[in-house]
Amino acid sequence: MASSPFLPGKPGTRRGDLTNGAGQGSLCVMRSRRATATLAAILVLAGCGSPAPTVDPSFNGGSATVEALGLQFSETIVNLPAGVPLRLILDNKDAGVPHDLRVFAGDTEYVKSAPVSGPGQIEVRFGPLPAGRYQFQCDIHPAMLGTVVVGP
Ligand SMILES: [Cu+2]
Repeated sequence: MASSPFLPGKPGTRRGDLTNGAGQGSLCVMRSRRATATLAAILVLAGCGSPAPTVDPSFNGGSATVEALGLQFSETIVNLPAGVPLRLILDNKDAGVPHDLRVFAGDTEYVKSAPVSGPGQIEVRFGPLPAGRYQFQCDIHPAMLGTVVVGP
């Protein structure tokens, strides 16, 4: 699965459309919280070959957390600011159950996370987006669905 060597980068300031792992499984989710955007970017390129960041504490855009518990999202509406880099943190509290997180509007997909088994967290980054309503969903359990309200 992961064939590329992992090369740690300096703590990153890169912002953009980053996800943790592209299509990889829960191997992407490690315990280290020393996540950086640079590491996340490398993981996207390298295919998750090493301890994966889950949540980057230095992120300073608009951020919100959605908790998954009992095959439901605890938040079905999250509010984020328009015009800045955005992040959603999926906090999976369903032990042994994988969830993922996709942000979309209509046919437009903005970001999709790798699956993360609970207990565990993963973040997705997207935007900046104009004000409006977007959806978030767990593709593994499509009934897990919510709305991202991006406001001014
Ligand atoms: Cu799910």
